Amino acid sequence: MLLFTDLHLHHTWLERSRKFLEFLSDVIERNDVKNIIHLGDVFEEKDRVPNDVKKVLLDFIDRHQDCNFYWLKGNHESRVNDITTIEFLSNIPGHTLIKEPQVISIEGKKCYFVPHNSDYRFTPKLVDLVFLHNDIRGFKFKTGYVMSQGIDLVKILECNARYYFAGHIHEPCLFSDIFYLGAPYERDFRDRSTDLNKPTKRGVYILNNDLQFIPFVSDRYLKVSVSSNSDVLKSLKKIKSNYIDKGYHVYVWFETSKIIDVVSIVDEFGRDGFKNVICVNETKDSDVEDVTVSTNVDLLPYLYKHIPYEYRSKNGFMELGSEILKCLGFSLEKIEGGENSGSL
Ligand SMILES: [Mn+2]
Repeated sequence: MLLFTDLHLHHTWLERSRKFLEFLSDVIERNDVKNIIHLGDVFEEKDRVPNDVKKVLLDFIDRHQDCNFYWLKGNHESRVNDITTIEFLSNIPGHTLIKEPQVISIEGKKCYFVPHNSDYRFTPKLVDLVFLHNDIRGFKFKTGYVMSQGIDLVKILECNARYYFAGHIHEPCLFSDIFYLGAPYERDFRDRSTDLNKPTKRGVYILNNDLQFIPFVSDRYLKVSVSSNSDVLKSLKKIKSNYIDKGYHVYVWFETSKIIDVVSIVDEFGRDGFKNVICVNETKDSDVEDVTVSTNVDLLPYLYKHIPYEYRSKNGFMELGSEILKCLGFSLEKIEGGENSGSL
């Protein structure tokens, strides 16, 4: 069976999503995959999905009519008590929507599915696999941060399963026996990579007796704090050898409190493989920044820095961003639906 999660289809990065689904189709065909499990958040939008975005998913599904698909409800499908955006999938033969906790037998394995925010009412002791889309209280990240909300970690582990897989957290991470698979590609700077020495593991997993990871090499977002010209140069060298030379294309966001002419340094270094490089100067003298943007993706770091905290998550962020762009006189159609959208 094939496992992946957090597709988050949206027109802003639709070209990247399309490329991912082409890669996924290839993986499915080459490995003769029969069962495909998505662990939640198919669409970025929670209310309405434009037809061109829906079509990308339908084209992919069409190509795999011999497969069984299991769609676990994520928080992006949890408006009121019902799935809104992916309800249409239930009319397609071979597709199962999972809105309530339940055990389903797949390839001889008992799989316990726990959708977003469902009551954790029962604990099947004899299941092989557990799939979730939730916050997990007690889950500890590498940074040391511990989640304080969600389903209790100890309760989940009472299932005594062989593997526990989760969607929802976009950064792949493992704690105890619980594995957040992570999003298969990065949407924008919100999903940025943090390690200049090693790209985040992004892709899909095939589970037979063992778990096999199949990487998807795609555009990456990096945020780097720098305080001197040589910092910038050092970072560029690392990014080149660890990302660009390995086939990744990158968007880089330099953040600094110093006046550094990042543009000249990057120009001299060479821009091959760099999709865009921006610099946010956190100088005290002025709140006004001179920025050059050509897409809404470029603007995200600036918006992120200047908008109030409560808008920094969920849909508010994108909605507010769109409003600001409109005020600035950008044509949203041109920015979001243009030929180059998602691949700039
Ligand atoms: Mn989610």
